[in-house]
Amino acid sequence: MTTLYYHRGACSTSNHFALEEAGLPYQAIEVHLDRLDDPLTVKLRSLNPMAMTPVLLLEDGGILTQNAATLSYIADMAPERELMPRRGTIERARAESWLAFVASDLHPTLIEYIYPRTAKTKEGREVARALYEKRVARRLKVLEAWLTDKPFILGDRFSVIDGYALVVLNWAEPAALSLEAYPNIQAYMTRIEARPAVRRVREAEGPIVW
Ligand SMILES: N[C@@H](CCC(=O)N[C@@H](CS)C(=O)NCC(=O)O)C(=O)O
Repeated sequence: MTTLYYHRGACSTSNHFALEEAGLPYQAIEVHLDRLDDPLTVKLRSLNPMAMTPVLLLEDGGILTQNAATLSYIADMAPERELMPRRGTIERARAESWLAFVASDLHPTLIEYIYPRTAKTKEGREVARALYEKRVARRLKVLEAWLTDKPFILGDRFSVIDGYALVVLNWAEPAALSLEAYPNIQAYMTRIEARPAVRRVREAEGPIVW
């Protein structure tokens, strides 16, 4: 059975969504990356020296990390669920382009947007916020426009990319970032949040404390 190590509210929850959507047997283990005396954290650090989640421990004992790889792998393990287009097709390449957008553009920008809030001086916080406000708006506008005429990033079908995007967009809350100017994104988040598999994962993981 595949084991997912996740941190609640973090990007690794998108893998939890994906496993649940895929209907694969799995176990999901919550880790607290900042509790250095917790044996589970020690174990995670031995599995992934970068000390980051997600970490997938595969049935053969192998380790897989990096959302772009783990989400694609989970989708490919359950092809009948069509959580990603078939490999070797242009549809797959386009899906991977969106997956890269979430992993390389949206994810890092939003997470960096949270950090300036911890800057020590008021001036430091303002400078950082102004910088990140521009960067994050550029990326959110791309997604907002894309979602104008489609319920999910790949069109009519949910894919593993949507679960990842949801988790990243959830960070608007700790970033104190209003999504009011992005009605398509807000409706998109509500749509994904309502999916039965996502509800089950939310129930299993419990409330997020930012
Ligand atoms: N490029 C990595 C990024 C993973 C990542 O940023 N994980 C965060 C949680 S969302 C983490 O583990 N952060 C802990 C840290 O940075 O020390 C991936 O796609 O898997």
